[in-house]
Amino acid sequence: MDKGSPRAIHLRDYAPPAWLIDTVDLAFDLREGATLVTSRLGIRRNPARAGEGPQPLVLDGQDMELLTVAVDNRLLTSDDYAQGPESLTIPAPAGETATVEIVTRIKPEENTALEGLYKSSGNYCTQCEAEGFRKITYFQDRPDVMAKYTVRIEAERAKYPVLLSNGNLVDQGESADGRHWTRWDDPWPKPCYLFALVAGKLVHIEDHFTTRSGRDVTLRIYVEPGNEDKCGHAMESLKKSMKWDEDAYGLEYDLDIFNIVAVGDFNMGAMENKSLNVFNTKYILARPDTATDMDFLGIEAVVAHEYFHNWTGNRVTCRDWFQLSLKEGLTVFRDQQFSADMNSAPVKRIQDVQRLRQVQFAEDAGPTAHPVRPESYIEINNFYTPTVYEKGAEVLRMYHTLLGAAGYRKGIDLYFARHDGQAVTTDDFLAAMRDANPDVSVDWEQFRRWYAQAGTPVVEGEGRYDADAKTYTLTLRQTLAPTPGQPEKLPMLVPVAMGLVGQDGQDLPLRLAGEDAPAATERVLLLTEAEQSFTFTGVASKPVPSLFRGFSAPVKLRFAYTDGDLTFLMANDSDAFNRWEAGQTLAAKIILGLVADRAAGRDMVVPQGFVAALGKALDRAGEDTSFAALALSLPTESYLGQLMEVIDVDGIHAARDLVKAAIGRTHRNALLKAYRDNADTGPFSVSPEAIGKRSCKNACLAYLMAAGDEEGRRLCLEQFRTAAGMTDVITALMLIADSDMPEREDCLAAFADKWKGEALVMDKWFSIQAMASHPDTVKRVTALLSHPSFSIRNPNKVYALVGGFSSNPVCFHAADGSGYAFLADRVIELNALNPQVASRMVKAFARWRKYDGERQAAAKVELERIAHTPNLSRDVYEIVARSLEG
Ligand code: B3K
Ligand code: ZN
Repeated sequence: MDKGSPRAIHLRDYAPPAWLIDTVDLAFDLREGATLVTSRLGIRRNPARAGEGPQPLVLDGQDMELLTVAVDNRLLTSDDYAQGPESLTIPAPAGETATVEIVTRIKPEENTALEGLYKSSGNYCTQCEAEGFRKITYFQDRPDVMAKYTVRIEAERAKYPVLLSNGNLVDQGESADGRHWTRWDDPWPKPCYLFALVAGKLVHIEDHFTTRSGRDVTLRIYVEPGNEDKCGHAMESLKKSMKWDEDAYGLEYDLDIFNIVAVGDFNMGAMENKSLNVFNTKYILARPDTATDMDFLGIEAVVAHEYFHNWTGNRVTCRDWFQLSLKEGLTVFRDQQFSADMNSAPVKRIQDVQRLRQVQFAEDAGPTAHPVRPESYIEINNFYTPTVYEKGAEVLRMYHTLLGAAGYRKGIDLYFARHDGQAVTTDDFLAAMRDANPDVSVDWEQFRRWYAQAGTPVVEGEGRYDADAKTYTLTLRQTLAPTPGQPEKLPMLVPVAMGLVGQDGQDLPLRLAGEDAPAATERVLLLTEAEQSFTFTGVASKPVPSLFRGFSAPVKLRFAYTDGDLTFLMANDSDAFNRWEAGQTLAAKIILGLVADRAAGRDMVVPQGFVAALGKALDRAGEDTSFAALALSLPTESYLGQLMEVIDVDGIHAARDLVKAAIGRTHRNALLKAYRDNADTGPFSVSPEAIGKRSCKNACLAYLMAAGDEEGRRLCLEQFRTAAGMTDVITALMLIADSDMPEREDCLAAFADKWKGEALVMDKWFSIQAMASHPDTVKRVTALLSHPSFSIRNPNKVYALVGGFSSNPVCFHAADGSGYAFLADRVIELNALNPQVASRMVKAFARWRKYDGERQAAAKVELERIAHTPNLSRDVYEIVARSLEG
């Protein structure tokens, strides 16, 4: 352990800080080899802890050299204070207020963890969330300490012409020896995790946005020289976000300047530092020839997400890190709403649910399952999870569903009216939602369980039609399996948005027994008991229920549908999400049936009825191409694995491939036609129509390739060689790399040769090879570690190659354990360099118990090897320990 023994922090131990810090005045003297940081803190006794007598000032700090400490201008000697490995304790100052000045020396050049102050491509930048500020200076590094900051940055002008921090630039000047400085003043109190500094040789593009009250905001995006031509989409996305937040939430920007800096070495996507967002280049840089449609959409979403944090996170922040979903769940929900408004809402919803199921459901079903508001952690960086983010966003969506758009907005308005400028909890948020909607009858204590109970509820059900009484009774049962630390669970409050589809395909009026209100055709039932029945009256003929429309709750539905019901819903449900869902449910049923046949030694025969039903989606491709592409796609191997008791890696792969090939063969002509019909998308655009055409065309190409169709192969090669946009080029290359075509190696080599100068494009090249289902993949991935474009120190490269490989369902889980050994070696290597990245990678082992005995044994050996690594970081330790326990 490099940070002392791993001690868990518990929510129940929360206590307000003994001292408040009102002002922070920082001076950075940036120099190669050693940077000096002078911090002057204006502190005040916390009235919330009056009556407890004089309390010492306990500051967090690590990985730095303490030079001097002074209190009220009196220099302390080292006997006056106590320095621990991760803390500095200064005896209680006598007065109610005091000034503390601390000078530390740090070495950003040696910081490979990319947390605190570090260098990326020769430029200085910071990442302070969650606890990086304590690597810059001693401080009460906790989000409920909010202060006003001024910052002076001094550095050599030639190397670091741009010197940025939060807030407004208030002064600048020249110093001796070719050095210069700037001074920044941020008028908004903020927690230290939102502090940022950037110094480097950067260029920028500039634009302006006028807020609805008339404030002119200067918008700048800073990048390394040569990348100016790839910032346009990010800038457009920023302006759209600013406008949308005014229109949808009434929230306006609150400073005259908004800066974004894109850096190549960044542990995650981006960071919402006040007025100085720092981004991973992946979420800023895009040109049609370098970025895919998914990249463009990702940029729009992440730029919006970080911008939206200005209110949900920065103006109102978290009291402690257990409340992380207060800002993250809410902000993800907001960025999902925004992207839905900017693009196709049903497509966006389907993509969000695909992601939720793929990663969050998996997390919730394994040893690292935790509630949206966790109770304890060893390393908080491990809790920036799909549960806190994506399931957290589903909780917000449920408020929206329960309260309606207007009630939800009333709740949000009350939340800001009450808490602007404060550090609060998810309970405070719930209280605002509840208090703003006194007429809504929801048991909010029960609703609170969504924050407290981990695991994905399973809702089972069946329907009974009584032809004589003309009633339809829907019975739903909910269960929630135990998760680590939570053996017993209570029923959840589950909003079930639903309709009943009549035999003519139309939604029927919904009137529950005993109601005389006018009947709607869609409503939200509240499932609050372990088992509940709902009887609808006046139902003329036997309906097919459409449940959880729009995926109204993050649950697993197990309803007694026949194949015929599902085919009917695929064709008739008025809810687009559920039309797609019916197809997925049917596909999963068919593929898992084939997996069972294979396991039992029976031949796998793809049912023609299913192939025909999918063909109908193809017939409708012209109507809504994006939706058609989603309707055509099969559930992923990893999602199918989640549906099995013991994951049959090879069986799933073989069955899914067989189904793909059958579809490709049966619908060859229709696929070729749809491919050609959608080939021309005109001048480049990322409009939903253009994206839809490309995704539909590429879905068709994938089926043709799966069938080994000669014409399909020819079109694929042609697309790879001649397409102008990256979406088409990379899809073709991926299909070729996954095939046994003789051109495979030449195509991969040609791509690398063309794009060797573009780091983000090379990431795609690495991940395509890592994800190919070829027997030689582990060998190839090992060789690629020595490729000149690869660096283990760059998170994007690691995520592409190592992360790509660990998401390769067949090769990572190879029965001989070679994939597991490869990953363990990388985790051990990364542990010493960058614990956050190492910990992200080691999570691929978490569900090892879901595989067969041979694979379990191989995975366990590797997990234990990692566990015995000397100097194991808290980050990796926590995940490995949970995985081995769970
Ligand atoms: N708030 C940051 C994430 C920080 C992660 C720290 N390990 C990005 C975001 O969610 O917007
Ligand atoms: Zn966020």
